[in-house]
Amino acid sequence: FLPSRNELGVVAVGFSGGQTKSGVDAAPMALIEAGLIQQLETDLDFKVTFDGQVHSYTEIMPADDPDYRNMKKPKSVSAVTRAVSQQVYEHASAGRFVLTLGGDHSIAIGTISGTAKATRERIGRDIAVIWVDAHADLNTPETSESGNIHGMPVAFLTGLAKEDREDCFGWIKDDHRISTRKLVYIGLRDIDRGEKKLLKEHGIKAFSMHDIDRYGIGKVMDMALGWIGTDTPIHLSFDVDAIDPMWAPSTGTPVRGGLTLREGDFIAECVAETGSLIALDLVEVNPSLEEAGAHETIRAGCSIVRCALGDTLL
Ligand code: HAR
Ligand code: MN
Ligand code: MN
Ligand code: MN
Repeated sequence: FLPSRNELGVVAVGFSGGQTKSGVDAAPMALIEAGLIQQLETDLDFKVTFDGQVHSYTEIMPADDPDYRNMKKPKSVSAVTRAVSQQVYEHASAGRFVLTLGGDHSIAIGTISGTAKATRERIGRDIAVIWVDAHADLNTPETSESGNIHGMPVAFLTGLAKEDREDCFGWIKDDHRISTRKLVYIGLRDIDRGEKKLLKEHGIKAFSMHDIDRYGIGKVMDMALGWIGTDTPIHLSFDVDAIDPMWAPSTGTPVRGGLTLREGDFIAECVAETGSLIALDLVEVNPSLEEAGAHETIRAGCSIVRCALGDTLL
């Protein structure tokens, strides 16, 4: 089921509308300028398919976009994620690994729906998702305290949140969705009350920072990958705020007590070792926040991507 060994599709999503701080839209360019795509070509031998642009999707974002069901900018986020879904779907359908550079985490509505649909069509299989994040991003519009859609992507992807209006995520159909049984969280440490309830009710597999402290990251990865099982296509969605702000300070909602730099890379290395990775998102790098630390945050992001795509220490 795997994409052809060294074919990589890259999607650069300069989008910040899933939350309220500007600057996260500049991350794809910062990552590319740091040499990321070039490294993937020269050091890891990928044949890269990239349209060469950071998409801003301004032409499909409606000027008038009032709150709806407590969601901020629902029509813009819906239109952008729908476009991203199509971009990712096209790469995945052509048998490429898909690397998406965000952008805020709302864009995962697009990336994961795109790989889920393409994988069902190509090989008739459901994908698994590993969500590495300080946050669960599992709020429904009704449980969210902020109304920011970057806190809701998993609810829309699993069908815990649904909406009929085509222009407010009604375009998400069954073949775009994932099962809560095929979802694993790693790195959680800032979960809202409503999200805790949903995690429990649906028996969602989650490894918090407490679990990482207790068992160590090696055992946690064994358990996380054991839950998914071998031979299942994996989409890794990596929010840079999973890494402790000591190493990744330039992000919109930093939370102390996070993963070390090595633990972040180790997670990516373990997923690479399975040989089952089909897609990777790197999101929430915001170079305009904590500017003194932007360079470090970008470096951390580049390292995670290289590790997930098969770079090894030896
Ligand atoms: N849970 C909070 C909310 O729903 C904060 C979410 C912060 N999200 C991210 N993505 N940075 O993980 O608004
Ligand atoms: Mn997130
Ligand atoms: Mn987060
Ligand atoms: Mn909170």
